[in-house]
Amino acid sequence: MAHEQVAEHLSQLSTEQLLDLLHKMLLGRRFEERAAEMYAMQKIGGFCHLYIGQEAVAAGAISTLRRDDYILCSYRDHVHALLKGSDPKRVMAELFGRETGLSRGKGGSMHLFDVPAGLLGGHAIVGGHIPLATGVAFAIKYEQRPQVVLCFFGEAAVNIGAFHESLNMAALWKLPVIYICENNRYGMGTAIERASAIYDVSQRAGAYDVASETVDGMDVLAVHDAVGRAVELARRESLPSLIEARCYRFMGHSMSDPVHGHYRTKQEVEEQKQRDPIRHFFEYLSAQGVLDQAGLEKMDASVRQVAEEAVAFADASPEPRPEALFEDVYADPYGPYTRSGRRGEQ
Ligand SMILES: Cc1ncc(C[n+]2csc(CCOP(=O)(O)OP(=O)(O)O)c2C)c(N)n1
Repeated sequence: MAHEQVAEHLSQLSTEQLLDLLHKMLLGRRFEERAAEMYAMQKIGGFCHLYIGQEAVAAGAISTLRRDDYILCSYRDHVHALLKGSDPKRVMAELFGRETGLSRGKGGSMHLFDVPAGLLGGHAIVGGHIPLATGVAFAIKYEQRPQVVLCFFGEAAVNIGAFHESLNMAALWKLPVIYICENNRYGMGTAIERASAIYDVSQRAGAYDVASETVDGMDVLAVHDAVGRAVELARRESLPSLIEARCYRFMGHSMSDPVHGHYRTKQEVEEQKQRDPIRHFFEYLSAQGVLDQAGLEKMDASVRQVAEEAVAFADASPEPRPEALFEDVYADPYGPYTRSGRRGEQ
């Protein structure tokens, strides 16, 4: 980003808001680093997809929302939850599979859910939540409520049918939803060029007459600006948008995958790390006299403390009770399907 552009942002956002954006990204980074350590120590089981490298997208986007707006996201959801206002302790406890977790320890890393914070999941099926977000936006419009919905997904999700059906319906019915494609270039080990006939995700909006924008997803202010415009469009005119945020994940697809594997080179990962969104934003703030090294270190110590306390809380929390297996399920646990799996053969 050019310095003139930063100066323009600086005049639009208060010092407090700028520092808050950095704080959000740093909190996400330190939380994920602790989660990685806990995974290595086998305190966290199952799948665990980290967000390290992509923090500018969630921080820039979610900071444009009000508390009662909604977000839905994929399984790479820890930082989205934190930034929408979920308690870090309860997020970590969910990763640990403990009763105090956001989903009572029964959802795990991929299924964070926090209705009071406006987080409607954490979804493990690629793109499965795109029509759900569209439905939430429909409900908002139908009930004439002033909220908006942000729906985050990876670039691999734009080739599923439901993405296209959702954009079509959102445009036709004028729904207040912003689809945010976090284009980190790879769906697991498959590069976008190998999976997609066109690489320019935002172009797809043209097919449905939906407003769109491509933005540097490593630049928190650029994301904040673009999503801010889309949120205004949704709130004032009840119109959808598609934002493509081009970003990069610094870790493997999930904790059980290697950092680069065979699909990208070590050199590519190292080059991309030079674009670290946190370091870059700090350097700009520092150049503008908003924050110095000592201030950064103080902020860093405070977010490390939050992550540390989240781990301590999770570790001290109880496992879910065995009976909890039968709570919050749709099927009757004592019904005809329970024992044999087939009706009438108990
Ligand atoms: C419908 C479906 N197909 C396949 C999978 C297996 N899968 C899990 S993550 C993933 C890649 C998704 O990549 P992308 O949407 O770009 O998101 P990213 O992981 O890069 O954040 C795949 C294929 C799945 N979860 N759901």
